[in-house]
Amino acid sequence: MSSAEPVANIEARCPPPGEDGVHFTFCRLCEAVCGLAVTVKGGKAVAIAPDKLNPHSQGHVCVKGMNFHETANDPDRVLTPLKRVGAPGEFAPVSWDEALDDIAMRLRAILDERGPEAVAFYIGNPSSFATDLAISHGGFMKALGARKGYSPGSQDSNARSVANFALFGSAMLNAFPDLKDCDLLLVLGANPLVSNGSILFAPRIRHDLDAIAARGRVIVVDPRATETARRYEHVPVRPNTDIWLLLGMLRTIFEEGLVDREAVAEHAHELDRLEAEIARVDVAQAASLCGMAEEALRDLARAFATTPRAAAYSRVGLCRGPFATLANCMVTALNVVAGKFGRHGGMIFGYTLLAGSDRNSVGGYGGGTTRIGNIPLVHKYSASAVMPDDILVEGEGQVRALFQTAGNPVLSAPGGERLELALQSLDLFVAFDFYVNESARFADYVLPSTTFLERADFPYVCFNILMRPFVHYTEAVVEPIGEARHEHDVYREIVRRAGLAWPTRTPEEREAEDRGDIETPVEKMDKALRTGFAGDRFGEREGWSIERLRGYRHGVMVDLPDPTEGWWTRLGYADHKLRLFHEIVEAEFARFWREWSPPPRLALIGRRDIRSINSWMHNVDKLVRSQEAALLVHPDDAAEFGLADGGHARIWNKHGALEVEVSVTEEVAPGTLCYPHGWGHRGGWKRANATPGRNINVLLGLGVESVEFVSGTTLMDGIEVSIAPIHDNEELAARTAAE
Ligand SMILES: Nc1nc2c(c(=O)[nH]1)N[C@H]1C(S)=C(S)[C@@H](COP(=O)(O)OP(=O)(O)OC[C@H]3O[C@@H](n4cnc5c(=O)[nH]c(N)nc54)[C@H](O)[C@@H]3O)O[C@H]1N2
Ligand SMILES: Nc1nc2c(c(=O)[nH]1)N[C@H]1C(S)=C(S)[C@@H](COP(=O)(O)OP(=O)(O)OC[C@H]3O[C@@H](n4cnc5c(=O)[nH]c(N)nc54)[C@H](O)[C@@H]3O)O[C@H]1N2
Ligand code: SF4
Ligand SMILES: [Mo]
Repeated sequence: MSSAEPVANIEARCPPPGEDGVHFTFCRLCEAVCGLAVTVKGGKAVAIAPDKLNPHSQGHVCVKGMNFHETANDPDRVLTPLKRVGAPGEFAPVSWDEALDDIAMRLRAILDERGPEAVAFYIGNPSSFATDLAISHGGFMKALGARKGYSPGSQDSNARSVANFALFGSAMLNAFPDLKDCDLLLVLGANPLVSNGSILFAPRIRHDLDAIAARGRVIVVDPRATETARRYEHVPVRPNTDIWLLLGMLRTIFEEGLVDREAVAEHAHELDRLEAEIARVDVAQAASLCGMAEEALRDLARAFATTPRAAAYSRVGLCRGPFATLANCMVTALNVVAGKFGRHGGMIFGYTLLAGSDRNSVGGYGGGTTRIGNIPLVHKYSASAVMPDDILVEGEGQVRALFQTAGNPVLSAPGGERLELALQSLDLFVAFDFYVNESARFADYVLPSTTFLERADFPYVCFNILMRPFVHYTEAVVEPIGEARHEHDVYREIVRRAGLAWPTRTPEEREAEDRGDIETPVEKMDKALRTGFAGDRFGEREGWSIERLRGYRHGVMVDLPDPTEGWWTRLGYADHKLRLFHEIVEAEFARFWREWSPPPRLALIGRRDIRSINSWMHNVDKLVRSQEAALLVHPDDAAEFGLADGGHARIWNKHGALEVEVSVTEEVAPGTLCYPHGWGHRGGWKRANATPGRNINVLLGLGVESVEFVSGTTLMDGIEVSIAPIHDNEELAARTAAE
């Protein structure tokens, strides 16, 4: 069919936004992008069910997606612009005009007086799932001339990005495991049965992993017996020791002649230098440092190397330790050396549906450093650990205005009280959110954004990493609720009222802008989709356009080139060869031999829950009422420190202290403590405020001392803490006194 013909099955289009009936769309909370069937009545989303006809998720959903209408319809949601009128959290509703005029005027004054260096932004995780927001945010910053940005990257993926930069020549280029053909999957520091996969778009991931386990093996390396580890094989390690596991595996592979020399010679440089470095590793010692028997480690290496379709995949748990970048480099090195890279069932690069983006942007690392601490930028973002001082410390480039979109650094980044102090000291702080979250409560204005049910979109963030290529275009399910507006429109309004120009690339675009003929970012993407691998080339061939996708309300599977063919042409390096011993690897090895030290007596790690998404959705009673934000402690540690199951404890380190509930369990090994992030609410969400969890990030440090310098990664897994019991009567007395 060519797209010039009328769209098939036209009545299958979704009803217009807000019309009664069932609307098929997709969830934009996590990377699974599951199909949803949303029932709309009287202009409101009243129920959400799985979309069984979505060809990608095939009826998979989780409890968060099924309850998202509770968030969209939440009475605590911000539905008009709010202006701060008193202490943090004290707001009064104002009109959009009043808010936008005042913001534009104050912004203009800061720009005139201090220049664009004084303007910074923080852009949070949900922005990746809102195409119009993700794309227009760049335009907004460009219009302001603002270059300084913060994001959760340094709490999440910076180490992976820097490893990508070193080995692939492009920080943006991520490889992922080809689950559908894999026979042995080594998972390090990821919990896909709860997270639903990260840098890995596979909504039915449990089915994929079960199928691999049925054919072969799924081996999970994790300090906690996670939901994923319990279902498959678990290799428990002490936090931040998996670097030794990786080095021990590599040494075994070199020693026992298991290197795929042909593949390496064809696709990589510097094998000899890597081999020489790995020769320093003693396998017995490596095994003992990560808590394994030597033979078990060697067997793991042999099994990995000799299974033709195997992949080593890692995620957040490998991205937050003192040698996170080296660990990520070694995961890729392991895949390459054992001949698993670019092969079916191994680690692969995906193709994207958008024209132009098959050639990866080279670089994405460095090209500047933070004002405080000179930490290299990653994807042009600064490390969160210097954000408070970037605001508080006077001097050239001091941040005076902050635009925060879809983020909550007070609960998700390091900083605690100093960050709160910094946010309060700003001359202008504007938050785009649909809640007054713990960070937005310090803002001068909170501007109400739309939720994903109120947006047209497609799953743009996953496009270059889809294992099973899929595309879905969705209309908005309901109209914007209250006075909520798309960030995209608000950014443009601020730019216009501040007397600045929205950036354009061509004279035609400029003319269209001047005429007020404005395409939304999603509409703009139609061109890239139509000229991309699966596009219709404007009617020249059978393929996809947004218009045609409108007729396929459950989304469609699409054909893209075989990802294993010519994968090397996607590398950032001009000679299309990987670097196994890039200068970053060399320098990080030198630092590793010099500075590595075993984990502390009590090492704290985090966890996620299927009912939570980072610091939000905690206002939905159904999701939080049975969730326990308790500190997991092994029975031996509980006995040693006098802690009781269900009792309370104080945990502290040099950065902060907090009181938490204790759960005694063998899920963690002796010496490992585990607590989830994103709690400790005191924003404008009443149900969330009533939950007992605490903000674990007060235990994280600030400044250069508290990051992995090369990537700016906040040191947040395996951090040192002390613990002591609080006897419940003491705690009660303290609470009563406080009240
Ligand atoms: N339900 C739910 N899903 C989510 C989210 C959520 O909040 N809730 N958040 C989304 C986001 S933003 C992201 S980035 C992804 C993250 O996706 P994942 O990385 O799959 O999820 P995590 O639960 O963070 O898994 C990290 C694992 O690393 C382990 N770990 C900690 N320290 C170490 C270590 O030193 N070595 C090893 N080997 N493991 C270690 C932890 O015990 C944990 O099991 O999840 C996404 N999906
Ligand atoms: N200790 C510890 N800290 C962590 C982590 C950890 O594992 N342990 N995980 C880290 C990770 S991986 C991440 S990604 C970060 C997340 O950290 P952040 O991105 O800073 O924060 P979120 O908790 O995702 O908060 C998102 C906010 O965006 C709002 N929001 C949701 N959708 C939209 C939208 O469409 N538009 C607008 N304008 N607002 C919206 C929500 O209401 C919420 O207030 O946390 C990090 N922090
Ligand atoms: S797994 Fe849950 S949160 Fe993630 S996309 Fe699917 S329904 Fe949404
Ligand atoms: Mo994340």
